Amino acid sequence: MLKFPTRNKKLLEWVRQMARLCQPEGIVWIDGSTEQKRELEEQSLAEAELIELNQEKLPGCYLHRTAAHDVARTEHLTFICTRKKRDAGPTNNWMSPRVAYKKARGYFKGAMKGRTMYVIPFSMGSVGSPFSKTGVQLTDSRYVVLNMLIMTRVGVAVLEHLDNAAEFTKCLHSKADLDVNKRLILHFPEDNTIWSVGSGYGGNVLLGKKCLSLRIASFVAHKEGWLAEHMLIMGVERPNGQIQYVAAAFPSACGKTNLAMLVPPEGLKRKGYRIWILGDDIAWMRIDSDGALWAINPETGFFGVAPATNSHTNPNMVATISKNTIYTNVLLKPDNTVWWEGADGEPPASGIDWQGRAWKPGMEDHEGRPVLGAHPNSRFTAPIFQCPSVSFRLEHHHGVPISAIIFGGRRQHLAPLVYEAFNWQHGIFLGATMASERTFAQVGKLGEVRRDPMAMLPFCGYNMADYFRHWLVMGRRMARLPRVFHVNWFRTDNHGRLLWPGYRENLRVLEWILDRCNNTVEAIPTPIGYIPRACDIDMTGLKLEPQALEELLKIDPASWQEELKGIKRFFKQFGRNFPDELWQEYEELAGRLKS
Ligand code: GTP
Ligand code: SPV
Ligand code: MN
Repeated sequence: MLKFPTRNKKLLEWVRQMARLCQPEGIVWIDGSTEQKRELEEQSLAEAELIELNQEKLPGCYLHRTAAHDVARTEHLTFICTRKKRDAGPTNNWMSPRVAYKKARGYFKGAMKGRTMYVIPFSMGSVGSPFSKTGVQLTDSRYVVLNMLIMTRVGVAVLEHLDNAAEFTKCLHSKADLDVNKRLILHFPEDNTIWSVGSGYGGNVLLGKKCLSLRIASFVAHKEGWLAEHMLIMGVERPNGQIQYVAAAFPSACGKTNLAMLVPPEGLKRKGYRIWILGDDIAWMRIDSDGALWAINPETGFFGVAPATNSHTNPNMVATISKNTIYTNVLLKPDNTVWWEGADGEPPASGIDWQGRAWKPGMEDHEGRPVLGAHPNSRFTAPIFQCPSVSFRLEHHHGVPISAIIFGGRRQHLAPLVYEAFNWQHGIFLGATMASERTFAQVGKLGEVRRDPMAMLPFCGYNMADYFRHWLVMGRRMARLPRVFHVNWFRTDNHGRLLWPGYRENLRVLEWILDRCNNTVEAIPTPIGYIPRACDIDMTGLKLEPQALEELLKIDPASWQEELKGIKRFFKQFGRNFPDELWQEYEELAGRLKS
């Protein structure tokens, strides 16, 4: 490839400038070719950035270990850098662009000394489509390059597009010395720029993903009149061939990937459902000329949670990750295959854990806690086209029409298995009041319930009060509104045991949701929304504990009164800017709970 293979002067000048700042030993442009990928893999193996896995059992697969303190997104080091603080809103960390650039410049200065700077031209969505966005990421991490090659469309076609297109997101990343005290993940939506330094972990460094496709994209979507959301997209096909599409927002590590890859349970097989996946993490949604909401997945791969992935919970994923996959922070078995807690089969008798130490089942640390083989947030990166249930519509640049939007979270208590919003505005209230127990996907206190509206708390690139208003405005512009639902797979009994088996059994709930969309089933109005009659959830082939379904659908007004307090506190922080419509929904819910 040419040394500077672009006619885009702005791109050229920016690459030169950033190279002057980071002082790499050389610059390599990523062209998307198999040969170049092979070369990068060879170099990564030579420098122990990757470990080659058993190529007979796992062809094209590699293992990577991140630094022990660099295993999840660090939200407290993630900033939205708008000129006005108000534009970032009370839920985001904010830094002024001037201060942020200055501080980060200090960390980037000479950070790539002795390393190569890779230039990755990438497209989120089909190259050149009006619905897509183009980015260029500079990085000193080969692991990042190899992941971006799976997760996004990379290479010459993007460069050719850039020859004639002025606009692209400038993404700069250096792992620098992986020092958490010198780590920053900075977003400059007004400059279409992302700077990330000091990390080598997924969501912090694959800048096309959360940084561009959610934080920057949500900011742009607000201006341009569309939605960038933390949502899976899936199609449910009935035996008559009709496919209906749904999008669902659950917080990190709360079940998007698993739902999107669902395989129908035995008991419902006779009904002949087939499930098609379009995306497991990000949806960009626009109103099309038919007045409906259409969604695309801007990514081309999965960066999925490894623990608990097995042939029962997610057979489609097990098939997907059998080749051409990068595993991060899982256990290495003696035969050079991989394992994690909740993987198929027995734990291996021995192995090398995610930190590279010898491991045996049953080991405990000095506080008596089990030593895990794989990190709880260990992940795999795999091409979406390897998924057996991938939708044929994936390459359609304008996507699929959405019949239902589903919000959900991890709640041991309170939220029933499923309920439906009374209307669009109430649906936005359901999204805006989402809460979930914290998972390992971000650094923080595990299990603590936090408000995570629309699963976008860590990913909204602007003031969330404006974000909620944008959802309301979108509703007014649509002629065909999706119906809105809330689900909770995680409700427990008094002993803390899950009441719902989840995974493939969730199809029973999806079926009710689609029946509601098609107006073929009744529902019971309650203060919080419509819930199913127990008899309308098809339980063929699934035996729950007696009364479990009733328990799953139960609404406890006293707990909801408590919940109101948390909702009020959350809404109040937005001050006068908060949409009246959502306060009105709050008052109405309070009223219904009283009567
Ligand atoms: P991100 O990639 O972090 O955005 O997460 P995700 O929403 O795609 O999460 P994923 O589907 O990977 O789920 C992660 C965790 O949720 C794993 O621990 C799963 O075992 C668990 N999980 C997923 N679906 C279900 C379910 O239906 N029931 C139960 N009980 N657990 C589930
Ligand atoms: C999430 O945390 O929601 C993820 C993983 O999807 S990461 O890309 O690391 O953010
Ligand atoms: Mn996610």
